[in-house]
Amino acid sequence: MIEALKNLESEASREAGGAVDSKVLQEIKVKYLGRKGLFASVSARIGEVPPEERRAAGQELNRVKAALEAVFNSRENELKAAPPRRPGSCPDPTMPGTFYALGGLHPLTQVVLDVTRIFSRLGFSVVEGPEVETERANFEALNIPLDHPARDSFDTFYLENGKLLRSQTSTVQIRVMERSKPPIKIIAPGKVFRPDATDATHSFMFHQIEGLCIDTHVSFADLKGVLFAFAREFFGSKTRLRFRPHFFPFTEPSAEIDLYFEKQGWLEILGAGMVHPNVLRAGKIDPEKYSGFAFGMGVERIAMLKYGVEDIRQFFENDVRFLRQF
Ligand code: 2NL
Repeated sequence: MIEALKNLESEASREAGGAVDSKVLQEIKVKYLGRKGLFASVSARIGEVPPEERRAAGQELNRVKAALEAVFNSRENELKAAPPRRPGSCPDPTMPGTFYALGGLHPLTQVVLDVTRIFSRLGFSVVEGPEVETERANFEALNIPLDHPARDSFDTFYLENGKLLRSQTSTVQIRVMERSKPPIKIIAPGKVFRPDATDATHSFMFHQIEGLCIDTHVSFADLKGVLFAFAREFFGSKTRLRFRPHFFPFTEPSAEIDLYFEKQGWLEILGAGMVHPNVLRAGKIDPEKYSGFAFGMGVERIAMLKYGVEDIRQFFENDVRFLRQF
């Protein structure tokens, strides 16, 4: 019985504390202290208590009764002191919640991810490298002679320590060639820098994705297969490609690749070719044993063609009205 009284006491004070207004509190009070309440039913069991313990039990009954009354009185006072609830102050759970704007990936990041995902499925792994580079990795190893116009300071950002800002991500591939053995199948996305005057189609910083595949018996047919697969996945299954002979110092033979667009006709989107033997040698790869193809594309350019963006500067202005469309 002593146990039952203790429980009653703690339960009653817990319930009283949770009562939101006097009316509810009154109902709880009746449940505990009413004529047929829980306290009454426990005290009715006094007859079961052995005579020698009855005195102590009686005292406990009196104490708990007084304690319960005190709990209900003090909660009643608390509720009276609290300001009354006006109907309108009740939170409306059907109201829309607070809206937090979600960020998203920059369109150029999305294009890089789309392109690298396609090449990953074709077996290429993605590599990144430093933006500050040596003349060797940016030019010499790529068979770009000392008197090549690309080496001119008007075409490259030279730093005071003799290094430069890379003008293509081939630098990353050169370093992979130097430190690993074929087969090599990599894709190198990243920022590149050229001191061009800014206009609708030029920016001093833009993004490039280069690819390199070196193994025994790699042919121009493999290059065509990979680029057709990429273009049709990225631009649509009916995409037409045209390979035009071209010159690059780092590939031989070389080609520029055009895509056919209904409105504009043939547009150049890629440069590619078979890796020049001098470049293989610079990467410590034996050109008698191995061959490879390489290609490069501008991320901004393919993003502009895919999404119909007319000014490259929009990618860098960070105007959310533009960015939100992607
Ligand atoms: C273009 C042309 C190209 C490459 C990049 C390359 C890299 C290595 C060896 C040989 Cl390590 N070639 N890259 C080859 C052909 C073309 O880019 O128009 N890019 C926007």
